Amino acid sequence: MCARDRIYPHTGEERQEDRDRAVLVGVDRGRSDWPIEESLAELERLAETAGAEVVAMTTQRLDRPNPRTFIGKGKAEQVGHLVEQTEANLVLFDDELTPSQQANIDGLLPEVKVLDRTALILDIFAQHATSREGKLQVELAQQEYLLPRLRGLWAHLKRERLGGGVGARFGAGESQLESDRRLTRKRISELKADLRKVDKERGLQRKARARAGVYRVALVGYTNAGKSTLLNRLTGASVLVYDMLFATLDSTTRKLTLPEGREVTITDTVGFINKLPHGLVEAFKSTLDEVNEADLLLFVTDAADTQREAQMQAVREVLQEIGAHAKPGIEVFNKADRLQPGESELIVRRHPKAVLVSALTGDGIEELLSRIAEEAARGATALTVLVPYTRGDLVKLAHERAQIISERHIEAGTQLVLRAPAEVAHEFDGLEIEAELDPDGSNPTGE
Ligand SMILES: Nc1nc2c(ncn2[C@@H]2O[C@H](COP(=O)(O)OP(=O)(O)OP(=O)(O)O)[C@@H](O)[C@H]2O)c(=O)[nH]1
Ligand SMILES: [Mg+2]
Repeated sequence: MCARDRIYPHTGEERQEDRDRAVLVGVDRGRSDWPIEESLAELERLAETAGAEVVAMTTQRLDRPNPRTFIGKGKAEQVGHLVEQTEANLVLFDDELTPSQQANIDGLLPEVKVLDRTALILDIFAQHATSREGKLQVELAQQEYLLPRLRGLWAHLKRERLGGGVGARFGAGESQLESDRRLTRKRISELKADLRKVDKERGLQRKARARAGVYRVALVGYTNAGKSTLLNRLTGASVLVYDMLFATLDSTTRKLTLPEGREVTITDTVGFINKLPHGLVEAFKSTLDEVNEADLLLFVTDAADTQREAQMQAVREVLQEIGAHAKPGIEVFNKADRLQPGESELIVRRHPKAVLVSALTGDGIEELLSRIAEEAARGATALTVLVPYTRGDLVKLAHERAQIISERHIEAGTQLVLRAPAEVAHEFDGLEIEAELDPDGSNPTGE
């Protein structure tokens, strides 16, 4: 056994027969920004989220993974021994395996299920998808993942012999025959067509919001950073919060009232992760369009996580991939309540524009709200209008969609000085006045 292997000690607890027993395998490429130990710790959380029990882990130092078997052949034999020793039934690789690597490893480890990080993430997604759109997106990603792998040994035969558990949700409910490539392709195009329909409806909703001039904020960030907790804190919503990876798959949009009374919307989205499979980003495109069309991104990071900088980098990469990296954003460091003394100063020094909050205790939330208000007022035009009393609807609109700088009730109507985005300002065409009027309706400068 290699010095870097780790076998989990028996805790004396009764073994849970219904849970998969997993051995984790990682290739250490010597990345200093994302050490292998951290990557495997994350894989362990993924495995646990999927319902497996991690019984051992092992790594191999390689500059480049072996093109045929990912790890060296000798190492694969060691993994086989580790599997025997720990009575594992599942081997999880910390990276995505190519279809041929997958087939070769399957051949080397015939007695266990072999899954890669992507398959594991897809399995979690399949368990957590609730909406029709979420389910369609996950199935599309699964089918696209399966398509090039159908030829290999990895197909159902072995899986069926090995029974249910993690990974068994792949193509759930499908007959053997259907896993044939032609049918997979057909299924992929059906799923795409269904998704286009859903996307169209969602697109219409987004357009309606855009037309109404509603300022849109989206929460983005690493999985488990606290995006949903923050949404709940800000809006009183009750989105599901869990200490697990990928608790949220479906985006939720809620109304958020800023301190000045202006109403904006805020959307919670699916979290990102290191080594996020490209296909998944593609499949979640319509959900991620919420991010793309937002006016402002709240870039949420778990401040207390030792990997926070690397996680931020992973998020930036996904934003780049979906073309949303240049959007105005506010860096939000969450879980400030869990920071060690002195650590918050360190974060602020490194990220001077960041806001430190605790979605749990509410600390820093007021500052965050005023920063959102500040951003929302940016790019808006200032205007002074006199709204006749018959147009109460416009006064209401101003309160909801614009920043009110002053409001006075004079004889001729309500006089407002406001900053509003173009779509809202447009509603006040014909009501603009040059300068503020005195309460009696005369021009204060006397001209
Ligand atoms: N201590 C502390 N814990 C927090 C805070 N915010 C969130 N959490 C916890 O962090 C965990 C993840 O929170 P979520 O809000 O589900 O995180 P998320 O970013 O929505 O995660 P996904 O939807 O899974 O991507 C939960 O256990 C929360 O209770 C915070 O400010 N302080
Ligand atoms: Mg969430």
